[in-house]
Amino acid sequence: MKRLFFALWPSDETRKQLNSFNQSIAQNGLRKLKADNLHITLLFLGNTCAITEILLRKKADSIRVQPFVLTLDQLEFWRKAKVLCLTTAQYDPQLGLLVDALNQLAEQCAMHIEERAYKPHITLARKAQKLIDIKVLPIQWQADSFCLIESCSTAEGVHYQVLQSWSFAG
Ligand code: 2AM
Repeated sequence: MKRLFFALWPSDETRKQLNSFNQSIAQNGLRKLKADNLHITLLFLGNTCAITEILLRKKADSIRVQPFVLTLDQLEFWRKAKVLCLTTAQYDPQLGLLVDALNQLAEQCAMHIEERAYKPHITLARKAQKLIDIKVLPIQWQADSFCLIESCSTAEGVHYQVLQSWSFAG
């Protein structure tokens, strides 16, 4: 079994911008994500067997959406999860189409998926206590592909491994 999820994976430049913003925030006890782990989850799949993974990958080949830009311009504190995340006020309909297509694909593979309303976000830090009052300079994320990611637990903590990437250009 692999612990899998579909995600948008940032370019090196976008990752640098996200990390530099993340390093500018401070709060007691905050556990910031490593720069290499920053991403936007599209669909969390959880424990997945090898056969289902092959099926998911094959079906993902037929997803067609146009490239889009995400403007990350809000810092939010999610009280229940105790996380600080970067979010966006509005997002391109292409992102909604992509998430819908991935949900359908998981359904076709008989996977049980949590039915939470989708809200694109980048978790920046865990163990947060409150919102930080800081001006957010919008970060533009050019999305040209989506990825299947494996969440790997290591002695140094969680590490996200890109297993496959699908370009929107087809
Ligand atoms: P997040 O996107 O809010 O940070 C890998 O665990 C990724 O999948 C993380 O980005 C995580 O949360 C997201 N995720 C969504 N639902 C999850 C769940 N039920 N369990 C674990 N991670 C989940």
